[in-house]
Amino acid sequence: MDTLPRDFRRRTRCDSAASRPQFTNCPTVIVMVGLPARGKTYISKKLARYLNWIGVTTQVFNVGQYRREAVQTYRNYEFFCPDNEEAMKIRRACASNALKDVATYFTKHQGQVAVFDATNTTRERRGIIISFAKEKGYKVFFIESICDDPEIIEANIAEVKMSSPDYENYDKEEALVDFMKRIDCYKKSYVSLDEEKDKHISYIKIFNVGSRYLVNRVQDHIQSRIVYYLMNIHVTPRSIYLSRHGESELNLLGKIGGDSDLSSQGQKYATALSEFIRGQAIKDLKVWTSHMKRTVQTAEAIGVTYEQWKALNEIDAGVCEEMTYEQIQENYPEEFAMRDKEKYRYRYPKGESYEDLVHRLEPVIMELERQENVLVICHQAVMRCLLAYFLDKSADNLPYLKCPLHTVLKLIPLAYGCKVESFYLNVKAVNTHRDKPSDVNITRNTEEALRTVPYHL
Ligand SMILES: *[C@@H]1O[C@H](CO)[C@@H](O)[C@H](O)[C@H]1NC(C)=O
Ligand SMILES: CC(=O)N[C@H]1CO[C@H](CO)[C@@H](O)[C@@H]1O
Repeated sequence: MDTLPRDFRRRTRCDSAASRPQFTNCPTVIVMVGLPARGKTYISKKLARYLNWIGVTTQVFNVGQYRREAVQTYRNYEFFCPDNEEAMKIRRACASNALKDVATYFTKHQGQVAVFDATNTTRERRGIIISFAKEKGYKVFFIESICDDPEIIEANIAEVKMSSPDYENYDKEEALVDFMKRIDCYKKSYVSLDEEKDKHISYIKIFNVGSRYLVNRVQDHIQSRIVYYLMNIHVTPRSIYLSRHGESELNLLGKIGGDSDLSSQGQKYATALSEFIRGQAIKDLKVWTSHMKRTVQTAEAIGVTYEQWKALNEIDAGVCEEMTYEQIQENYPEEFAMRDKEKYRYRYPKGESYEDLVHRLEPVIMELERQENVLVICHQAVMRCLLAYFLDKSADNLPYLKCPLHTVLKLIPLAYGCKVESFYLNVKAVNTHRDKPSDVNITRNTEEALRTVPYHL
């Protein structure tokens, strides 16, 4: 960077006050559009979770929250009427504060994408955001959720709106009536994105939670990924079951990686898993495994057809494959310390990092989004990556998520997140979880390096 001419450096800055050209990697503001109870917050949160998981730093800015902070006590829907001048002032101020925070997020916190979760139902309001972004050199992508199916709207209101802090002191019936009136207020000024008048802007319109889409002027890679993601998700209730393979021969020896058979305890787990799955009486269950023997042998016991994914194979430990932690410390003490220091990014020599693994698993996540009930039989590192996606865990926490052997996690997607139930199937297995040691210095001694190695055998 230092060798570049000054002028060039200035021009590549996205927030430069001068000419503001648009560069490929300028930050993006995603703007939600639509009436209340159209799933805008659902889409915002879910999209942010996905983008963060693939390594694109993203944050949601919910204008409703700014409003609740500005006006502590909510009285009723009249606040949202377009002719309520007083309230309108407050709402404008909230939206503009949120935009300021977006700018701070991009300049001070390495943000790459901001999801602006507001109603922005008029062309004028969208115009304000577009000029704000233009001035700063940000890209803008609109996501409009259009829904005219009363059943979907009512389900949404019942699921998320009735528990809103706005309705703390309301009974259910009153709250519903008030919320419907609030929607009517917005309807008075709502103007949908227009195919003709808005043809120059970038957007996706989602009709009735994904029964149809309209995509206009996608500008870059990140926007096309967003579109692709939005076109793959669905809201049908379902469960995702995550399990590791049964205990393997190499697990018993405390060795990582490899491709060994199940131990006898591992076989018992396979049988127990089969009983557990039968007990769950799951409709149209799909079973996925990796290409490794231990997951395939686990699935065989269930006695249903299963599909093998190479992408689900365990992290490749490269030169450390089939070694115990003691052997890694003995042969590669510096590598061992560097891995402890930054486990997510650390790549085994001739092997992979957790970060590599997340990229390898992206098609699996996309397919999981498309499917309904699925049991994924995988491996410790793989399960951590999948779990981090569903539970919105950061890259720092991901490599330390607890995924013990012989334990099934049942994930049930909810409106804003995911419920997890954990089932230990009562078949003993070795512990393979190693916590981050407090000393990650390359010069640490063997005792320090091995302090958190789980007790085996
Ligand atoms: C690592 O240990 C060495 C020797 O004890 C010490 O000089 C150095 O400052 C330590 N490094 C860090 C990052 O703590
Ligand atoms: C929630 C919100 O910000 N709504 C705004 C949408 O745009 C119109 C027009 O500028 C405003 O009046 C609303 O307050």
